[in-house]
Amino acid sequence: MKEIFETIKEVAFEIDSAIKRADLGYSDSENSSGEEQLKLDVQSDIIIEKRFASVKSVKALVSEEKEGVLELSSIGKYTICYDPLDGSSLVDVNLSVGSIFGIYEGELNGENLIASAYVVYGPRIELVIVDRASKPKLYRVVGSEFKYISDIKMDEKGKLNASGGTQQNWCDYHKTFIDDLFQEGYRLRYSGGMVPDLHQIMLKGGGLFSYPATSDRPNGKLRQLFEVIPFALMYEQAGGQAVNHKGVRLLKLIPSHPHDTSPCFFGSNYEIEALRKAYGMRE
Ligand code: P6P
Repeated sequence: MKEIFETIKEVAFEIDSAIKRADLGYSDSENSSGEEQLKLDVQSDIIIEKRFASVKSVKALVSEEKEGVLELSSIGKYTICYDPLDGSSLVDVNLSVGSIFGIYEGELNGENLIASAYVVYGPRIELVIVDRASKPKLYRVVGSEFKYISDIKMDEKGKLNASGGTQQNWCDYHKTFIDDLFQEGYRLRYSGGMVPDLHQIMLKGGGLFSYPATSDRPNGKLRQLFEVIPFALMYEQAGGQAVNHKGVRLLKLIPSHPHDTSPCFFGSNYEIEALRKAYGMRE
């Protein structure tokens, strides 16, 4: 596992420098979710594929930018599901973006996620790593190296509310739930990049990030294997919760296709309990 995390550090430096010299144009292709691919998306994906190709413990790769599973080594143990540059369209307005990695052993489902990591490309490059036995660990590039900064722990109740999805397509009880949090004094913190948005809530003590089922996206927008499940481990290990619109832990999801999505709610305990009440979920 150590070799995988060291490889992610190398990837972080390489993608960061690609971002800084980026050609912000679109490639003439689409990803598996039918989204236009920025040249930077494709470039980031190639960087990650090349780096992991030489890591013996990696059996296969699943990328947001590719259709199926890319087999790397028959003797490998882990499958890495990743989003090479989530929120990449935010680069051309100079906002933070990120890479997300889920490390699975066996079938690709929530229970088989054994560790996850994400990189934030912002004013500083930061990396967060978690496994099932630890709190998320925050590292920051100081000089030319990643330095350990702290473990991450969320408070029981936060102050931030990152409410995703097109509001006109929210159902009534979701709109009431979100409005009630703002009435309680929560502050809106939503950039449209899930990595910095979820990172901010974890580091600032807690709150709620939601990307619900909407009339235009009844299964939500965020992908299970390389976005939702990896962050679910982060939030649970930081002392928070991560559930779908039925109150099911996101770490229990079993996608039927590598690009399946799920409505998702990540937050401190208070906010997730408020969600359960608002959505009439069983206790
Ligand atoms: P919306 C970026 O495209 C992304 O996949 C996530 O990073 C982000 O949370 C979400 O989409 C934003 O979607 O519909 O709110 O613009």
